[in-house]
Amino acid sequence: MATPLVVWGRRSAFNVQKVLWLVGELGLEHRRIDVGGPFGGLDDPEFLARNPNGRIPVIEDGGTVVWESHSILRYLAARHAPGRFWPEDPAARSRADRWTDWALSSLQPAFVDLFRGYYRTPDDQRDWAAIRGALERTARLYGLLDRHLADRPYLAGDEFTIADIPAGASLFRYFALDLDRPALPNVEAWHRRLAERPA
Ligand SMILES: N[C@@H](CCC(=O)N[C@@H](CS)C(=O)NCC(=O)O)C(=O)O
Repeated sequence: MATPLVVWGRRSAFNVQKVLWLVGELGLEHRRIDVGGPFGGLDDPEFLARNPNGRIPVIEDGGTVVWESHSILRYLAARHAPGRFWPEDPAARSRADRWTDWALSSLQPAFVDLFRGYYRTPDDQRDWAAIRGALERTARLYGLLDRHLADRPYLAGDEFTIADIPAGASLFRYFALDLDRPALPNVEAWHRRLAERPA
């Protein structure tokens, strides 16, 4: 009997949420083990043997261990639904890959600075110049997404792909920020489309 998928990582971690979203889209039976944050365990030799980088998420699927959230998205999509969420045609795949990579290299660093600087820092310790800088960078990047989504329903085109997960998973936190932000009508419409998906 095949061993079910195992996911290591606390549910509250942004990078783990990306993986759990795709696991839901794929309808995969899985077991999740709490690691990281208050649960600790990232320095345990057993955990480091699976991920020498000591970060969550990590998955093990039929004997294959994968770490790095976006590598996990690509692996799960390719393994469990070839061509469905990660297109096989190289041009179509590149349209999904560029937004998946952009989220990790551009959006996430700006967003994490904002999120940590504002939400995770007590009021009297906040560095407002740094927060405003991160807000401006983040808003500029969401503005770029808004223009891109003006004439397509999903980031890679007509269909939902793994590209929608990393940037899409950040929206709940971004829209909950009680800070002044420019309006993003196309991103908000995309957020509603994503939120309609059961996963
Ligand atoms: N680039 C990595 C980043 C992994 C990462 O930094 N994960 C965070 C959680 S979002 C972590 O392990 N934090 C330590 C902790 O939760 O204790 C990925 O995308 O998987």
